Amino acid sequence: MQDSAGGADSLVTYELRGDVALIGLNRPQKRNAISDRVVEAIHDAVLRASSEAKAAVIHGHGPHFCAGLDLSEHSQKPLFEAVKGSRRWHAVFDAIERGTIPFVSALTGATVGGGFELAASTHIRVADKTAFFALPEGQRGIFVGGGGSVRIARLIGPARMGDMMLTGRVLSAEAMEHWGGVTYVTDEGGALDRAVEVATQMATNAEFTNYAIINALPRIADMSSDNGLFAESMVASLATMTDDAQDRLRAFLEKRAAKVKAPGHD
Ligand code: 1HE
Repeated sequence: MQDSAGGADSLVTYELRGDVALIGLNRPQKRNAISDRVVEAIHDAVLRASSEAKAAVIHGHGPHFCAGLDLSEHSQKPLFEAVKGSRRWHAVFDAIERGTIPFVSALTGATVGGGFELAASTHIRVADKTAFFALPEGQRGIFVGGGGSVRIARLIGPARMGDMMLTGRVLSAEAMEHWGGVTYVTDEGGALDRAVEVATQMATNAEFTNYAIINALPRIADMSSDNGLFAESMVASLATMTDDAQDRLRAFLEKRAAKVKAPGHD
């Protein structure tokens, strides 16, 4: 499907590998900058993955994950079109963050502006050592519009995000790990394999638990402690009532399920 989610000549590639969908930003000549058509292609791929996969990975073709908003397209937009464009990013990234399956992003090279916002909408971020992070909106005279003021601020803290936006500083993968923006750092070239490994592991979880993790945790984080603890009890009780939970609990009690092992003892 040209210019949509699909084969190698599309703006976004799509591949189903077992239970894991691989979604690849595929505009390497423009460093995978996100145009309106790329946003729609990401949306198509996210919907497809949510209907047929149990977990998904978003990665970039070429050396860079994503150079952010397509600035040449953006510079032509009247004010109201820019507002609608930003709201569309929000809707599409929401389908990732608060959808039905968990997403991992595999980050390499530039993970910049809207590229970092896309990564922040995924549930787990894996970077290789080539990855670098920046929010150059200050230099460009614009502002984050892909959900970053909410998601990136919650991920690394508003003070650090403000620092990145005010100074334009560029962080390495290791520095971003230190800030909590990524939770895995691999050697050069290792991000995609590691991300697929993580996604494959998540795909073996109970689907309802994955759904509860991605949907309940961020909402509970927005609640007061009292409301959060109450909501937790409700979600926990619902999860236990699923057939999947009953089967898995029985398997453990009958010594048919894997135990938790200390690191290095597998
Ligand atoms: C682009 C874009 C883009 C590259 N929009 N065309 N994002 C930025 O401010 C980042 C801008 N990009 C860069 O700083 C660099 O391109 C990179 C560090 C990502 C890569 O550098 P390099 O040397 O590998 O590539 P290049 O030669 O700079 O770019 C290759 C081509 O991609 C070139 O086009 P060409 O026609 O001259 O070949 C670039 O113009 C093009 N290109 N990045 C459009 N972003 C929802 S709000 C989100 C707000 C933001 O995302 S702000 C941050 C925007």
